[in-house]
Amino acid sequence: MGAAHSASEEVRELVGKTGFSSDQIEQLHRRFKQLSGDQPTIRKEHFNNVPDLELNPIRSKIIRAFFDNRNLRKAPSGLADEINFEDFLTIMAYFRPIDTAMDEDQVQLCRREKLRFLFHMYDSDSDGRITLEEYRNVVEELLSGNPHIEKESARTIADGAMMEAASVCVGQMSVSGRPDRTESTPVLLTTVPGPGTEQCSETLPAFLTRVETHQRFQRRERCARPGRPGFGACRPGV
Ligand SMILES: [Ca+2]
Repeated sequence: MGAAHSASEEVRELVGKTGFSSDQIEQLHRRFKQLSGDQPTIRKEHFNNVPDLELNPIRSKIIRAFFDNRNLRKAPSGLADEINFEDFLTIMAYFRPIDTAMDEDQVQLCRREKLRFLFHMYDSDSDGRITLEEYRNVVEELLSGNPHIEKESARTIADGAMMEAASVCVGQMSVSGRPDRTESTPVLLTTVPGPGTEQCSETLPAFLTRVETHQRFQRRERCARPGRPGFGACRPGV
C-alpha cells in the first residue's frame, strides 16, 4: 500500500471486498510483508517457514488452496504461480468466523463460500468432482499425525463418507443403473456404471446439499435438547 491517502482508499475498498475491518487488514498486511520478505507477491515456498502450518497434517492442501484459481475467483481451474496482497486477503476471508451481526441470507452465503472452499480442497485435480480416492487422500492426511489410527482405519472413515454420499447417489439412480438426469431430480452424484462407492464421485451441488442437510440436522438436534450446548440459542434456519 503506497501513499497515505491512496493507502486508506485501498483499505476501504478491501474492507468492502473482504469483510475484514481496517485494523485486521493492517495486521494481515504486516503478516503478508513478513511472509513475502517485503515483496509485492507471495509464492508457495514463502509458506515453508510458517510455524503454525509446520505440524498441520494437511499443510500442503492449505498452501495449495491459496493458489487455487477457483478460490481466487480468477478461473475455473488451475493454480496461480504467485499471489498479491488482495489475493491473500481473498483466501484469508474464507477462514473468517461467521459474523453474529449477519442476517440469515448472509450467514447462508458465508457458509456456502466456506463449503465451496472445502470442496476445492478435496477436489485436488480441479475436475469438479470428488472421487473416493480424493476423499481417502484427505482423510489419510488428516489422520496421519495420529499414531493410534492406522492407514486402514483412515480408509474406512473415508469410505464411510463416500457411502453416505453414495446413499444419495443410489436414490438418484434410474432403473437402468444410470443417473436420472430429469430436471426435477438434479444429479447429485454420477456413477459409471452401477452404484458402488469405488465408482462414485460427488459434484459441488451434491456436496453442498449433503453437508448443509447434515448441518441443519445437527443444529435442530442441538436446539431441541435441553442441557446441550446451543440449546435455546438458535435462530430459525441458522
Ligand atoms: Ca476430482
